[in-house]
Amino acid sequence: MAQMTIDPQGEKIESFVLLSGHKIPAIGLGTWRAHNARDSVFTAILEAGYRHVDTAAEYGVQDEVGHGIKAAIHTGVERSTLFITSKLWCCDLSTERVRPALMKTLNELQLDYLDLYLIHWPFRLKDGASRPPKAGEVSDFDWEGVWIEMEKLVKDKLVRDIGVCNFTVKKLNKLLDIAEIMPSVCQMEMHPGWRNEKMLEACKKNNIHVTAYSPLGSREVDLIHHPVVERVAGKLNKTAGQVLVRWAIQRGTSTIPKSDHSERIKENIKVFSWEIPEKDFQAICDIPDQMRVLDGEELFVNKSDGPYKSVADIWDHEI
Ligand code: NDP
Ligand code: 1BO
Repeated sequence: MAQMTIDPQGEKIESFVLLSGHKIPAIGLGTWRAHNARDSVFTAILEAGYRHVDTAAEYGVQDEVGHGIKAAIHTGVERSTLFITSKLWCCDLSTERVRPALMKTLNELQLDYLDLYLIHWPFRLKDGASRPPKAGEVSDFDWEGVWIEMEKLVKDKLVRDIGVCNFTVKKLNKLLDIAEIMPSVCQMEMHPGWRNEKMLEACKKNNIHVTAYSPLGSREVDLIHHPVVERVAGKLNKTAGQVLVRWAIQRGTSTIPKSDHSERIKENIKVFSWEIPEKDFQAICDIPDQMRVLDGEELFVNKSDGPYKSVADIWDHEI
């Protein structure tokens, strides 16, 4: 469960403790498809009180994120109070490319360590792969070799924690069989329209923390106007965005809503001094229509040549 602390400005802030003993703030700023990441990151840290930022090499915004972090640090925010996550892209899923990819990310972010480094997707792509991939552009990778390289980054204090994204129970078990350093975090799509319960349970069983991505349904699904979410928001006198973020935290997950707008960035973190009552929480848990927004089809499925010929193949036929 989340732990409450008070920040130096006297604001309440919730965080979760990872297997490593490090703390991950319950809310981070997402940066995928961010239009002005520098300003968003600066506003989030300075004006809204975020201490956690989620980015990735693949998002193409790490330079801007780095400038936003640097500007915040310049005003007196301590680096040690921030939790910065980035991700290893699929083209770098080979033993010799893990460390150079991390060093490029650190350079872009102007940091000397990351708090969390995640394998972005468990599939290797050739440099310049098309979307959808052509024959031979997507493949499996050397799991043990890549994970050992991730572990070395922890041992060399270049990253504090390592983890994965977009895993299935089958893939998680495969990783746990070879890991010397456990994945601290599993990041996955999770919102009332895709609760991802099997993976949540598998992670809980192994004490692996879950970060919920696309908590508002991303750009593609309108959870903000879902009647159940709207009803609960109206009853609690909160916004639909706040209810969705609070719901994620009450499920025991950290979450990383993205916004380009300072008012929404501020709105999305005002969720620490109230709770969704059990009955309403359950009503949101009971929303029936379940569907992934980001199913990986465009990135990894090659219907004729495979090796992943369908979305079900990507997710190991787990529902
Ligand atoms: P979100 O669920 O965070 O939704 C973002 C969308 O919601 C944007 O269109 C944003 O618009 C809008 N929005 C934000 N706040 C509000 C609000 N209060 N009211 C109404 N609308 C709002 O989607 P993402 O897919 O971006 O997921 C969040 C983050 O998770 C990503 O940015 C990324 O960091 C991470 N992620 C990780 C993945 C992985 O593979 N590991 C995959 C996908 C996401 P606007 O910007 O105009 O405010
Ligand atoms: C293409 C990257 C998906 C969002 O993390």
